[in-house]
Amino acid sequence: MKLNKTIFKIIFFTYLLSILVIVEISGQQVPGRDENIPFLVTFGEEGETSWGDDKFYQLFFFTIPRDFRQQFYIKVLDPDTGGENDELQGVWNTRCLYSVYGGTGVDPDKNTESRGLRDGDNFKSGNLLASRAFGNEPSYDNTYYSFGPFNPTEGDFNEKWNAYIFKIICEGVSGDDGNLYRYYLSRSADADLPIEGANAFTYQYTFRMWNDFKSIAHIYPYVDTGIVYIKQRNFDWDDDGDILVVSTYKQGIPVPVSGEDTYVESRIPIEPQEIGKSLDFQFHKKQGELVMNNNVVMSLERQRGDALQFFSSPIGGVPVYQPKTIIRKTIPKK
Ligand SMILES: [Ca+2]
Ligand SMILES: [Ca+2]
Ligand SMILES: [Ca+2]
Ligand SMILES: [Ca+2]
Repeated sequence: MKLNKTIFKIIFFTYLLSILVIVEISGQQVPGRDENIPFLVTFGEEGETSWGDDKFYQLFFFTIPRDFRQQFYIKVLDPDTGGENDELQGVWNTRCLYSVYGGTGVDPDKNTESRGLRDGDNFKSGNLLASRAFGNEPSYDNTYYSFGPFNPTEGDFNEKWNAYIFKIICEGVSGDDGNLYRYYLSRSADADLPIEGANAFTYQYTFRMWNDFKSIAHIYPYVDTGIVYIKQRNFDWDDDGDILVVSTYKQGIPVPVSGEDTYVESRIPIEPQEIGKSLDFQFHKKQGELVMNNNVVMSLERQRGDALQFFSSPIGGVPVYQPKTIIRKTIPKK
């Protein structure tokens, strides 16, 4: 009897530990675990927008909680453009410049140009903490490069999130090939050691879909207070199936989708029940003929032209549709 209890305790605590580990790891990689997106994409600026990148740069912000006091690293998987993962056009001739910024000017709440959404915005705001350009470099093919170490206080403090904000920009400064890459936040340069409570977000997401029919990609914008509707804009979806919005309130509302090298936008009304949670934008590929190497751009605005954040780890968890229960009035017996 006593032995049984001990075994039960061991199983129970192992189970608890496994949950803690899963929770801690998610949210430290970009794209995040729940997003099911294989890679971020940035093309060299001599590329064609019809290949699925309309800007030739991509920004990401990292939030480091105030109570985290150790140094950390921003790691890039496959920083080069060549060899594995990347998208070749002719010969490999693309160079991408990665730059990490901290300090005043980074926080996109205080400085909207830092979001880099409008043409001509000075998105290279803040203090340049580190930078490096990569071309076709076999020594960095399908492996990591670590920026850092950084001290949390080198970031730009945001009171609302109670966190220091850092920004990393990847720019395709030359060539026409597609650079595919991922980011990781880590306490170590050599291992993946997550920072508890850290997260990553952006305002415009340029990413690659999996090359199969079954994988569904997700992005999770956070719906803040005061939002009545949001405007979605997708680019170069190649008519590759459906984009659905799911929330606790929405079972799966289809949004208009773009074709080759085109933009499509629409408005999505927000219900009070959806405030303070994340929406789930689901990208379902077309069945039948496989659209290969589909790169797509997604951006969202709230009603006043204010950009909405997409978090790598959805705030409040992955939203699950909750069907409204019909309450039947029981007729009291006389
Ligand atoms: Ca590569
Ligand atoms: Ca090329
Ligand atoms: Ca790459
Ligand atoms: Ca595309």
